[in-house]
Amino acid sequence: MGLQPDIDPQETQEWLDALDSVIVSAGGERAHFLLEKLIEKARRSGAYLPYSATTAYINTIPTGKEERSPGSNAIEHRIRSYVRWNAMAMVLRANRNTNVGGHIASFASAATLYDVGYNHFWHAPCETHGGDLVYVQGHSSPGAYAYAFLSGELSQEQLDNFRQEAGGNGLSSYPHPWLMPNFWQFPTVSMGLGPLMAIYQARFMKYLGSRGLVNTDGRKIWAFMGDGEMDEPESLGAISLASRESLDNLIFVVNCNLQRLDGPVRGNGKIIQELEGAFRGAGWNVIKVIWGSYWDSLLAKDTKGLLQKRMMECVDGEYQNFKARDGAYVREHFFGKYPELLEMVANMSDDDIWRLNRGGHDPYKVYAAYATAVKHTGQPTVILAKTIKGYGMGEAGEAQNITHQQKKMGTTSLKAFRKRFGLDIPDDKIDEIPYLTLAKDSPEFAYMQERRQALGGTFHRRKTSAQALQIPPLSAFESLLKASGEGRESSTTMAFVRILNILVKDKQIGKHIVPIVADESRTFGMEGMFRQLGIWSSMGQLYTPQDADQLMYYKEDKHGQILQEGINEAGAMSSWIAAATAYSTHGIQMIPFFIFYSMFGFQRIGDLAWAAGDMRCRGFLLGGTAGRTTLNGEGLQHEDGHSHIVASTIPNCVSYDPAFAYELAVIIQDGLRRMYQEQEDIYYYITVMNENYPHPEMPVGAEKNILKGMYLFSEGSKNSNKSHVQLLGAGTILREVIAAAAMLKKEYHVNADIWSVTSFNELRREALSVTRWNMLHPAQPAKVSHVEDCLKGREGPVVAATDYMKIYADQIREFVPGRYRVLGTDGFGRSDTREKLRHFFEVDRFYITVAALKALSEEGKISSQQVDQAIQKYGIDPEKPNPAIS
Ligand SMILES: Cc1ncc(C[n+]2csc(CCOP(=O)(O)OP(=O)(O)O)c2C)c(N)n1
Ligand SMILES: [Mg+2]
Repeated sequence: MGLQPDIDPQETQEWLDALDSVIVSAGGERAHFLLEKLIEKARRSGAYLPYSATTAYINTIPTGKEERSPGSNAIEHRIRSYVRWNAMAMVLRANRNTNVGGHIASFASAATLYDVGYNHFWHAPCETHGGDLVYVQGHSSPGAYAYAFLSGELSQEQLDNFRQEAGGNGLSSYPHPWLMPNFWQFPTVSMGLGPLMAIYQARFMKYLGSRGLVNTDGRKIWAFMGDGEMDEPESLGAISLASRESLDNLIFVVNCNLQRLDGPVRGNGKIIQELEGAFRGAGWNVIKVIWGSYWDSLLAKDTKGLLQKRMMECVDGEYQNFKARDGAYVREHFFGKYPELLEMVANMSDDDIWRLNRGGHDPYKVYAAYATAVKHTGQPTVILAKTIKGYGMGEAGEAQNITHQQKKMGTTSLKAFRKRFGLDIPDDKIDEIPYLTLAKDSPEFAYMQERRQALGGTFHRRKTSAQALQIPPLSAFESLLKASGEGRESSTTMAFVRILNILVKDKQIGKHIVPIVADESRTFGMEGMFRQLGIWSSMGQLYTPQDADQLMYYKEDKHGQILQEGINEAGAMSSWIAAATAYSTHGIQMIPFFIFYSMFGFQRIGDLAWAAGDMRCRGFLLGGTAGRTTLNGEGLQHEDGHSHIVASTIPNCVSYDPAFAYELAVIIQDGLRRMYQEQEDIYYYITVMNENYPHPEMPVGAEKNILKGMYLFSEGSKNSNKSHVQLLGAGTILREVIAAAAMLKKEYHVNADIWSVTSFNELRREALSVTRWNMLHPAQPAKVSHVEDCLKGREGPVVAATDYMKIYADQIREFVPGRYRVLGTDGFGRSDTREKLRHFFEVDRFYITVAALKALSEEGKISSQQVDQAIQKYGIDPEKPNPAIS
């Protein structure tokens, strides 16, 4: 509901005058106090005052309150102009010969926003400062390269290899730590992930600080994002966490160039106002940087508020259009709406009107916003900067709907660009689009160096390692390597909790462990850790917990170790990512264990898991109660038969589906060694289950092959006049395989060797790399994959069964000598008992037996009638619908 028209202007003026005199005599804060009192009084007296989340469409910081930049504006302008040109040149040059794409318009709109940061705000890590962390907007990457080139950190050859990385020495399209491990820290180009990860990065920094692990004083996290990017639910989804946690170490900069890829972001509205409302409502400090300094004098003259009114009533579609036209158009269509406004600009030329700049292009306004943001305490800050997409591209794309993908500019546009930014490029060279460099003895180069020295040095520099940790030997987990004993049944989830308990108590690495849960601790039997480790909370615990009288009460603590993220897998994953990269961003290796419902892992937050690979995360993900038939009762949305398949798509994610406690211990111990001792940039996905069963002792010497993905669990008798089969099983289905082997022996006199396959994914990777090596080294003695090595010389067909889709076990087919049959759980899950589900999905001991018999009959070892009889004997209906599609 809008405001009523003014029915008594004189009364209004009296109130305004009163307010003015308070501001003059007692200051803005007193005025604020009185206004809040008035509003409170009005509400108590029964007046309905709707909440207004937005303020006028002008800059938040009034002109008189702007902090002035100490820098040289003229020098910075020249540097920025060079950076602009080079950023554009690298895209144009890359596309002249090769058609590799690239973006000009995004950075063109954001150049000032970055430049002010490089020159005045962003600390590199050095002795006195831990370093700021900057999430560069993905499509602005050419700007970061251009800046690094100008300051001498990247070569011309590298710039010319923009987006041409296959031959080495190239520059990645977007920020990718995997591809440029010494340069980029944060992958941001999947829109929405940058803002989300930045929030949790800021929170994790507070966690490290309050646990006394890292000195985080004065460090800030800056996250740059597009206004279109704010459409993503991930961009806004965690903003209330940031204010709830008082993340005053976090600054968002939203580049509001009013456009996204196809066209306007909010053609019929105003993105800045919409975002202001959302962020203010969520409790953020909001700084709007809408108008540049050239507007100051006009706004000062706007005593009746008509200019402000016009600014407010214009929608973004118009604002965009104005900047695609010229001064005359703006005069007619913006100022022309009201005669008084036309009068206001009557003595300005069309060029003067055209020069009326936007806040995000004005270094003074941007500096003032940043200076205010870094000093703000108690809240995160968002800077909403209004800019022009394709700024400087002129007729080639400035503020045009096509500009996002424009990667060509003709001579006329290049000349206009040159003129606009005062660049010195001869006419006969302009079509070469040469890179501009600064002489080492130029004032600009000296300025850049001096600025960076004052801020701790080179900015784009990623640390690739930290001090290695001393990992406990496997013997530390001895209790898990022994047989659990008669009647002592337990699940692999319980085994995991025991391992975690051993780790948190370890003198060397205990404090580095970061257990992360998304409201599922009780599901996984981890509630014992609440009291023992404490749940981290910046506020401690302000209440007496309901279960305070219990041994394992719900304990929140300022020095807690557990991160309890609530029902929030994406947030928990972002915390995990922050912890898993602490070696790089904080110089300390943290060991995060995020345990989640496996269905709500890769399937739900797969893109973050991909970014985690790019970001070279080191840590453990645990898919709890995994498998399609092991988590009984929960049904279609919970029973996971494919997370391992998704895990296999991430090149540096190492995944295992262990069946026994000792397998889990071996895998985790080796994971710790590889990640935190050897500092390999890999992370682990391990599935654990809630099915209770006895755990055998580890077969002697099995460790190496457990890690390779497959080991001989037990060997059948070697009776040469009997049939043989090789049975492969994984996870809990291994136990069905073991039962099937017993049935085969007892009922059909078939001998089976049993193989526990801890990772079909790892087996395939190793086998493929062996095949590749053999192809490329044809004259050398062929290498043998682990699968082949295990199965060579073994008698009989091979049958594999898992609790995952058939393709999971099928992926090693090429390397299995002889006949290979695969059972798995394709199709939608459903609720029932494990027994019935395993029958339904045809992975139980009876189906495994039938599959083995059928394979033997195909090899002429037994008759097909015998297979038929087995089917009847086990009560299997041959006409049962196929579970894969039922
Ligand atoms: C998750 C995701 N969806 C789609 C894209 C493709 N995409 C790249 S840039 C872009 C438009 C970006 O607009 P905006 O955020 O306003 O950035 P600007 O370039 O205007 O600064 C889109 C849709 C992407 N990178 N990530
Ligand atoms: Mg945009």
